[in-house]
Amino acid sequence: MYEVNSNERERAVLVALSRNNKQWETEEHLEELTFLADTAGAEVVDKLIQEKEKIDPAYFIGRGKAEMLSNFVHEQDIDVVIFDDDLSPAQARNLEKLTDRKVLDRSGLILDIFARRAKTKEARTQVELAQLNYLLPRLTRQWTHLSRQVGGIGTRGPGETQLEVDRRMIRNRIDALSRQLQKIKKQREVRRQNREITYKVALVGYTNAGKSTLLNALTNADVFVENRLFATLDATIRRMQNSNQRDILLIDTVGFIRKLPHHLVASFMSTLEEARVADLLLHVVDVSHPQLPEQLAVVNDVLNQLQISDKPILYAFNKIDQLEYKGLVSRLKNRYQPSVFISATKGLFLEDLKKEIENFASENILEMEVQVSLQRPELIPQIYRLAEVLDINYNQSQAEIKLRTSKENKAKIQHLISENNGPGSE
Ligand SMILES: Nc1nc2c(ncn2[C@@H]2O[C@H](COP(=O)(O)OP(=O)(O)OP(=O)(O)O)[C@@H](O)[C@H]2O)c(=O)[nH]1
Ligand SMILES: [Mg+2]
Repeated sequence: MYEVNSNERERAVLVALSRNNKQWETEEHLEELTFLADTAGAEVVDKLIQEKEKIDPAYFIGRGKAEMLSNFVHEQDIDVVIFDDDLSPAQARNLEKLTDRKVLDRSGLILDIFARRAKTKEARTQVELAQLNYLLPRLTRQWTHLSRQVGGIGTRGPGETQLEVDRRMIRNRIDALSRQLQKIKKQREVRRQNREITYKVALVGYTNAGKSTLLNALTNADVFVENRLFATLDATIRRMQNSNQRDILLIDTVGFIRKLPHHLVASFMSTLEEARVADLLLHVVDVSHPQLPEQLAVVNDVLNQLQISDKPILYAFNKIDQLEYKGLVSRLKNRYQPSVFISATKGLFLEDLKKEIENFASENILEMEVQVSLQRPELIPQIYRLAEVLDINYNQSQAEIKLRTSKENKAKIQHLISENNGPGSE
């Protein structure tokens, strides 16, 4: 048996299949996998690409290639083999047996990073839930045995303590965690209600695009920023410093990535709930990234999955200070509207971005007057919650309220009044 010294970086080899002769694409995907492995604390020693149309059901790559891989990991003293695609439980088991090394796939790696990064109770609960869901079908494999002896990437985090219990206990734990998340979600909803009259902007985008940096720049906040993937796991909310009267809140969210494990998408739903209730999505894009088109497509795809792609979207093309091919700006400008081109670190064009956000916010705002019968006094605090009350006058039978609110809340207020007072009371 081999041992891994936890102070040293684990030595990793990355493996990918290249299909349809798209070797360049596979290489770019491996670049990203290298970044992920590095974030998880591994040193990538080598990458292996196999051209093959069909996935081998037993070994993912062909048996011959798997044997080559096995020789390689022994010669090079590799600790962990990481596949760019998701492996079936059987493939992972076979590969572990053959290579006598820890074998991880993309989801396992991302889960490991999430487990390391999760700080708040909500994020930890979400990660544990995702880990257990990932683990459940893989329980038959000798994972328990390996993880106890090996440790390191892919074996860290809350899931670890559960490895020795049987499936039923894991299912119970999954139920308990889901209930906990429901509770946290309710608490969030209560907190959110107090923010109803503010204008909410959710920063969404591919991981490492610069969302947290931008949030910091626009709000003088101090959110953790790093040139690593998934620096942010929690939805941080800050008030934007702005010239007009209205409160504008910016919400930082977890970054998206190609092939985000679906368990993670599901369990991070409650964090992303903040994006779901936002009035505007600020889609932050790293304009200098070679895989810009794919990243844009991935984000739009996840927004679709979250069923929030119908919200107004403002594109913030970030990192223009790093852009080599300037012609790209006009091409993107034509295709993606409305959009602004900025640099969060250099502070370029941030005022333009703020103005654009303020425009969105003021378009969405309107003033109105309503009458509330004094026989329904409980409506008045509800209106205060949904609107900014500019003036209120009481006469004998009713309160006349002048207020400022969002389009969405206007409908809610009208509904409240007609529901409770009967038609014609507005
Ligand atoms: N050159 C340049 N680098 C930037 C710019 N904005 C952000 N960065 C860098 O990009 C890296 C990622 O920034 P973050 O703000 O952590 O990105 P994020 O989108 O929040 O990433 P996740 O939380 O992982 O999803 C950091 O190293 C930033 O310093 C920019 O305008 N120009
Ligand atoms: Mg971030």
